[in-house]
Amino acid sequence: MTEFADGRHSPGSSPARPVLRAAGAGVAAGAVGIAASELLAGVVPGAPSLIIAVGSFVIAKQPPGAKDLVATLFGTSDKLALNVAVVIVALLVAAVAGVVGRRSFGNASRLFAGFGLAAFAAAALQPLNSTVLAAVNAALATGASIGALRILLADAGFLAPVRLGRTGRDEDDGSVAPSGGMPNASMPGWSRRRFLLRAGAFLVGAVAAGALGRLLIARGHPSGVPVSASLPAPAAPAQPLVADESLAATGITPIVIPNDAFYQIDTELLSPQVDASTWQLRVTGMVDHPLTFNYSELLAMPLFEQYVTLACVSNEVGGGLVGNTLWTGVHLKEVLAQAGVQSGATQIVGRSVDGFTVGFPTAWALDPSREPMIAVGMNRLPLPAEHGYPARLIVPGLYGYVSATKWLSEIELTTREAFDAYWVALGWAKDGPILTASRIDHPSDGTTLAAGEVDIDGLAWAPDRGVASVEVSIDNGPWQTTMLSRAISRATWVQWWLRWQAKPGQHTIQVRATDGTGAVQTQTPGGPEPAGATGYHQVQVSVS
Ligand SMILES: Nc1nc2c(c(=O)[nH]1)N[C@H]1C(S)=C(S)[C@@H](COP(=O)(O)O)O[C@H]1N2
Ligand SMILES: [Mo]
Repeated sequence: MTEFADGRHSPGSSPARPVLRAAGAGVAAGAVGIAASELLAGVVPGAPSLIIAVGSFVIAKQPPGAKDLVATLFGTSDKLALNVAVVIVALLVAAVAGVVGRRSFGNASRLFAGFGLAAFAAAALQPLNSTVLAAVNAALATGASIGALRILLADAGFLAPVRLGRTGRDEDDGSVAPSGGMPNASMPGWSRRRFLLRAGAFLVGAVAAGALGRLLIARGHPSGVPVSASLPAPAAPAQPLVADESLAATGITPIVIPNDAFYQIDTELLSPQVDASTWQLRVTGMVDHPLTFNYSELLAMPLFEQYVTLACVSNEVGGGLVGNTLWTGVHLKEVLAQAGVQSGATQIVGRSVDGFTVGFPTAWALDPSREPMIAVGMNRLPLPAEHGYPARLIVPGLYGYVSATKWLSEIELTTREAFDAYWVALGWAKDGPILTASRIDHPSDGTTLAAGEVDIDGLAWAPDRGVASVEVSIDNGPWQTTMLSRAISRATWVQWWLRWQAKPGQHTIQVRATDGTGAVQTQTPGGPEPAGATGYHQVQVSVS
């Protein structure tokens, strides 16, 4: 921090109130600019939201030290928080512009223009944004902010009143307070009222216009609904679940998660809305025959269905970033066979329309024990936009960050050494096999229960080694074997269940799973960075 040696807080002036007024004028003016641009983004198809652009830039350019923070930033409510944070920072800059504007309206304008330019750059950097519309929107935001600030600073008595078709001297940098020197610290009451009324009107108008813009932006990015209505019938449908593949105990987490409840993790503040009629999937790199598929060509291939449990590497012990669903898709092996994978192509890279990348070993994909897929459907519906419409990769046994590219646009065959995917370049593990894990869903941590029979249940997963057993220990007592749902496959999670005779007092319940190879999940707490969280999930309950 620099200390100012001059008499900036000279005695005799009481700068606090004028400074507050000027800052308020800046905030109201900034709000007008933000609202104008959000409204434009909502009304004009393809016009990017500058707030979302700046938020996306923050996600993309996160400093390496912040990657833990940002990796956990990808839940839906965290995305809202990031949007709010961007707005707050923008309004703080606007407040500074207001204060600067007391002395030099030109400098205040330059500050707004600089911020507008930065927002434009952030928007233009996003591969899916139109540069022209980004420029138009940034210009609108900047112009609206400067115009609103000019009016408010005049109302507040810092600048000469705004006259249309100005007759006098050119007002730009030279615009100064009417008194010529220090701003008017003692505004007459009528003027203060006019300033407050106008600033309030600008703020209310901005909130209304901004909210409307946001509503329209969200309309353009519907969530939860598939973009196209139906999928062709699969050549190889999944068997219907038999009763014991899904325990029906009350409240137990379902074995198949509905599409709108499936966890969502990605670097996008708004899911890309891909137009399936122009979308293409290319197979490139170390292949004998590079291929291109459009959506109908992909759907015309034999489709198959399988249940696969997908998990996020940043899931904490006991966390919800894991889900199991019925995927419909094309065999990746079949596409690779058509392309002719060259020897030495040790890595498969999945690229998204938005530039996101994954990478996994070719040998993992070609292993006869698993069926990686180019998925087009979830629970027999086309993929919802937020889960990767029109197509994504699903590779049994691997965390999403190394495998599950949404909005897939390219499959490139390369070497392991030649390329590090998005999260690997940020320090996460190059290999991402899903660690064996188990979770207690009931009773939940911190609850109070009545003594007597209590159902303890939850989920356990070890894709794609399968879960062999799940055990529960109460108050560090002996490990008790729980009842398991019959596994749909080794790639899916299982439900587990145990009935407990609860006695009054405080109790700790712990769970652990053993995978299909006989390995017990890691007990030592660790991660999630760089390769996934370890440790036993435990909950504390009091029984009365
Ligand atoms: N294009 C794209 N695909 C992506 C991601 C992303 O950020 N962008 N995130 C990956 C991660 S980290 C996970 S865990 C899964 C989550 O898939 P879901 O949102 O459908 O649950 O998507 C993967 N695919
Ligand atoms: Mo993830």
